[in-house]
Amino acid sequence: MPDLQQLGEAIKSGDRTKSTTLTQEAIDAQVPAQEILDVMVDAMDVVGQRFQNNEIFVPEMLIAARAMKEALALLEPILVEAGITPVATAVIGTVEGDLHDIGKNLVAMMWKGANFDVVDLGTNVSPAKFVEAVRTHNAQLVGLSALLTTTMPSIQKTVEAIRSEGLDVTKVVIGGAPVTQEYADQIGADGYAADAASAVEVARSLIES
Ligand code: B1M
Repeated sequence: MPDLQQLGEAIKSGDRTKSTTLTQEAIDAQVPAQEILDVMVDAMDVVGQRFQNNEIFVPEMLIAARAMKEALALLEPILVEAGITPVATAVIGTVEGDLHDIGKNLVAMMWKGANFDVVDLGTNVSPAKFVEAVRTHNAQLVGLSALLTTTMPSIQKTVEAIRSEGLDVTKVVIGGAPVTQEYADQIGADGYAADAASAVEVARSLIES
């Protein structure tokens, strides 16, 4: 039986060799992907708390994130169930000024799994880039992620840019640790999701509405 506690420890200490080996062992032992993912997310929460308490600093946070990203990449094929015809096209990105991408990547994976055609613009994406991508890909859905309270205004700017271009049929879903339903209502986003799983439900209901 693979040791998931060790996996959490490997992520916390930024040991990517161990984090990927243990993840692969868990996958091979048919541990449910959600169970593996929960361990990873909990580990990153601990990393965040340590950072907040000044027990670790940005370099340690960065290597922990790298250990998680590489392990997460192994889970992607399992989280993504390939569909035949995409339900809709979605553009996703982390908003301008923000470099956090693990949560955004998870939402992208879950949307792919829900059979959306996903165009991932990466991090630090300007409102103009979002608008351009929506036009180019004729996207019905846009996902905006922000992890910093200081980058939340970039979400609002992006929503305003999309609306001012008259792209009203495109539904906007927002999320990220500091983001709330109240904030989504305040800035006129169509939907808010607290986590990657509910981002699928929210996206589906918006597309079907
Ligand atoms: Co940063 N960081 N970070 N960081 N970092 C946080 C966010 C922080 C809370 C840490 C802390 O102080 N406790 C804090 C923000 C404080 C605040 O603004 N309130 C913080 C800070 C301050 C910073 C810097 C400013 C540090 C500095 O330089 N002094 C700096 C900013 C850089 C920048 O962006 N301009 C910085 C840098 C970094 C690293 C680069 C080192 C690294 C990111 C690496 C990477 O992403 N590639 C990093 C990390 C790893 C974190 C923590 C530890 C972990 C984030 C994470 O990946 N969580 C984080 C503390 C924490 O969150 N516990 C922290 C796991 C991930 C699965 O969760 O991203 O929340 P999350 O995604 C969830 C939901 O939020 C939601 O679903 C996901 C999964 O269910 N969700 C969506 C996310 N996007 C969504 C979109 C949706 C729907 C749901 O629809 C489209």
